Amino acid sequence: MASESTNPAPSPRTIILDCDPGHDDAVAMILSAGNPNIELAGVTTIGGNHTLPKVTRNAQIVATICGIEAPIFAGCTRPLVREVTVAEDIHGDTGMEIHGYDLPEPTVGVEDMHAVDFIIKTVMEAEPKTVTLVPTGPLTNIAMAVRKEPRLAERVREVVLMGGGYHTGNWSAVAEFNIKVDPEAAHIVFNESWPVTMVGLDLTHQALATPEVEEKVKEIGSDVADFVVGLFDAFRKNYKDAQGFDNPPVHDPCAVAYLIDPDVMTTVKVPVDVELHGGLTTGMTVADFRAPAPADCTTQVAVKLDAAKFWSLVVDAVRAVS
Ligand SMILES: [Ca+2]
Repeated sequence: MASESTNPAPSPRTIILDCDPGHDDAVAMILSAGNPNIELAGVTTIGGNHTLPKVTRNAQIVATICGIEAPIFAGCTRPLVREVTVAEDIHGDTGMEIHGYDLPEPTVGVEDMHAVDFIIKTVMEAEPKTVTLVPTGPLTNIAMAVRKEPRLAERVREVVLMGGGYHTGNWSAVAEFNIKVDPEAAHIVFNESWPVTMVGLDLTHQALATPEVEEKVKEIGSDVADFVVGLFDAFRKNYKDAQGFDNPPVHDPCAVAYLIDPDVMTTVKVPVDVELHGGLTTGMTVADFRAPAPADCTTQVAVKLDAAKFWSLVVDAVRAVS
């Protein structure tokens, strides 16, 4: 009989991180690369926080600073239907503007394959239900992938996304940026048959980079730690100026943290759909909390974060990639 100490470690979760770095996307990349429970199959980029060329370059810079070896693939340049929207007030004119840390020229390249094709290839070549998609930007690449290869809906283990919110918005009164930028893509993703976990603003506004958190990162005393402190400092100023936060919410790594340890947050199974036609509410993720959820409900929303546990995962990952 195996005792607890001889049980093998759980095999890591294979993920594709589909992101738009982005200060908090950068932290999500670090958490994915620096935790032994995650196998980062690839980083795919999507226009969002800034244009595709800028966020792709930022992904290359993060990989260069942190020694991340996962391949990088550039994805869609614009939403399915709507015009490009970027978030310069939060992410600056490079999409990952920081002060007090000199970003290097990237030495990590971009693969010669479209992100959508990489997602399809990776999922279809892997054992069924072993690859998890983790989108932390607009959902254009993910929607395109499942439209091009509908079998993805059955083959993907689950989709754990940062986006949306059932209570508040940040790009309108009720819509969160990633969903508001490409609501049609979000509509596709939320209405597919794969399981979707929405790690939305209700959860990520509990992931605040307090001065205490920043101090813990600083104490690591490495180049990566200095970079992360620079990210937090820039985010602190921008979130204060743009949205009145005293401590900035670091959204994207929350989705990764859920896959490392589901106990880092509580979730509730509820139907979620995306508003496409609202006069005031386009891009709203409408969550129906009228219990009970139907038996065929494929969506759940993240509700409550164990912030201490979350930040300890992030700090450990910064140390691991340093
Ligand atoms: Ca993002």
